[in-house]
Amino acid sequence: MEIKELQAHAKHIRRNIVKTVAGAKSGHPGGSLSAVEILTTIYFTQMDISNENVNSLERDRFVLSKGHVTPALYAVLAEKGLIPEKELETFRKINSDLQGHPNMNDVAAVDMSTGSLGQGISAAVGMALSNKLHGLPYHVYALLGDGELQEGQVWEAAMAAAHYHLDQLLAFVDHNGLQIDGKVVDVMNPTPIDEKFKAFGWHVQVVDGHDFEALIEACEKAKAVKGQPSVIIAKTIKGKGVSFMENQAKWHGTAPNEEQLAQALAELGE
Ligand SMILES: Cc1ncc(C[n+]2csc(CCOP(=O)(O)OP(=O)(O)O)c2C)c(N)n1
Repeated sequence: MEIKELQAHAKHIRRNIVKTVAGAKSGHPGGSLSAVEILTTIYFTQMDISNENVNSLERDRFVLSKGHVTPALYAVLAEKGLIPEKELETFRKINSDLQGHPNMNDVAAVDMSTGSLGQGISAAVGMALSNKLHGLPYHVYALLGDGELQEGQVWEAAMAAAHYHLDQLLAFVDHNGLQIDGKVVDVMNPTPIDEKFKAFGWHVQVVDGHDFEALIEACEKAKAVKGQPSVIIAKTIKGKGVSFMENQAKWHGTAPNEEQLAQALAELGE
């Protein structure tokens, strides 16, 4: 797919993110907007998933380990045609399948129920190990937050992934530098993230997480690595694309009001 097409998808996905969160009057726009290019790269250039194979065990998997950024995940699934776009309007409403954290029992294209930070990457390790044991060629993608790296469980999973040589596992860290209430390095400093993953036996790349070409190239390199799990540390901007949300921790979990939504959509080209 052309980079221009990916960028157009990304813009549309960003508009759906702010609309979805505004419609629910709750949700997580900041870490959703930072992850748009990462998720678009995974779903539009890497992952083999479609309505034809969505219920099959024989396909690639994705685990949203930073499970609070469902506005981004659902917008990408809608963009890919895996859920109806109209359903985004039901986000976080009673009886909706699209709850604030993803539920694999409600949405066929959701591969793991997540939300408790640290647990998703462990599930992804299990999926990759299962593929290896069964001789299946499918990849498992996972997205973590940099604040999520403060969870001890992440490092148990990292150790296990290297121990079992899970080269079908490709993790991304959305390195936007902020978490729920401030700078990640002030709350509990996880840096140097690259050196830590290297020490745990992973193949590590650091890229601009808003640059499609860099992300795609890094995915291709990661998939060529044998005997090691891979991580792509994607440097991003929390709230990317909406000027007043960029680099502001308060937009971690705040919904825009009508006026703010209108400004955000204008900036995003609607
Ligand atoms: C185990 C656990 N503790 C606390 C939370 C509450 N929580 C939700 S998001 C968040 C901050 C996560 O920061 P980061 O991983 O950097 O996410 P991003 O900035 O990419 O949104 C926290 C503490 C949680 N979901 N799970």
